[in-house]
Amino acid sequence: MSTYFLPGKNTCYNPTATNYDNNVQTEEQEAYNDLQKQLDHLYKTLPKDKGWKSEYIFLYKNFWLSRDVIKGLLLIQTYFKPEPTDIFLATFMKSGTTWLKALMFAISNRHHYEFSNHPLLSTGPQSAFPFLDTHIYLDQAITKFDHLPKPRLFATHHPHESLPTSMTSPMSPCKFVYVCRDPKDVLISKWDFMNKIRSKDLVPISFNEAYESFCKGVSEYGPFWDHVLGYWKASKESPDKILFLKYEDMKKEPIVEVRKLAAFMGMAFTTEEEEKGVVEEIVKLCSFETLSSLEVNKSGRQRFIAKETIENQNFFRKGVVGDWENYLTEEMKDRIDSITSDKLKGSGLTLGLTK
Ligand code: PAP
Repeated sequence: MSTYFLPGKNTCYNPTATNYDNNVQTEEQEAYNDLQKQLDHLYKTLPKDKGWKSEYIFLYKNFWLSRDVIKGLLLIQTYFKPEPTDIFLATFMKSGTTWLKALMFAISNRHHYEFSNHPLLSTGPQSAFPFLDTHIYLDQAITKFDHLPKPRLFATHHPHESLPTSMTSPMSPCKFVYVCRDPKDVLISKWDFMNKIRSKDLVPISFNEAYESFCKGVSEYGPFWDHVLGYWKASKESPDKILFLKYEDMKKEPIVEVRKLAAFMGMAFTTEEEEKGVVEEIVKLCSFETLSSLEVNKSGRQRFIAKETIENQNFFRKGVVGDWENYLTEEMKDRIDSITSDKLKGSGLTLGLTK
């Protein structure tokens, strides 16, 4: 059972809480079972390739997704009802989700908790708010998140173009925070992570194999470049709706980026908070050093998909910029850089540090 903190209260958000309407639950469960039948047919028709975590991934509407994630996407498209105040954290895998989860939770709940006794210190960032992609069908077809405090925060790895227009349309008032990272660091981080959580029945993915697939765009939620470009273009069209951040900028100037993030979320720091050092406190609370040394992140586990848990420590490896130098040859680096410049040509986006 996954639980999420309810700010200001000493209770957790529980998606299968007893006050959940049983009729709605049954109806959703039936729809969920029907969907499974449609999906069994769909999987037979979609192009498939080798998954990094599971045996296969499928090309669904231009992006490579696992079975469970396609199911989650269809459920989101059909049942998820965004609220005007919702804020979505969107990322390509391994680009800074865990860090941003902690920061967004700490920013939006800063009036509820003391930093010395903050729930992030005991639960870790994974429990801060739900991951839409898998949570929506965790345990059962949960489509209600009424228990979440407003603004509701959700994380997703889905590409911009896959999400329902009720979330992404410029007319929809909900917001997105997108974080991107140098694809060379994403590749290393993802290869390491996926092998750690890959089914033990499958042979681990070799680094060369992962490198080749990544360059071809074939990895969960890939192609990387199309993912980034979807959010980049949308952020250019609607800068008030999508905040586009870079992992490298955040590492270099976390205070500047966290101020930007809070202002975008509609929760800018007051002069008094600035003087009291609240921004610095949040940056310290959510730093790699603080989070990775917590007991919950050394020994705890997180449930993402029914029957599957991931050790929290797998979300913390090195947390640095440029670790790719320890893995990629000059030739490998040049190839990824050249794919990046080809793909991003004319978009105005450069990856890595902004300045
Ligand atoms: P996810 O997509 O599976 O949720 P995500 O959190 O996006 O993973 O990325 C994990 C990366 O962020 C790891 O990078 P690495 O493998 O290169 O080390 C992880 O170490 C890093 N990370 C986790 N927490 C933080 C943090 N607080 N500050 C900076 N980097 C972090």
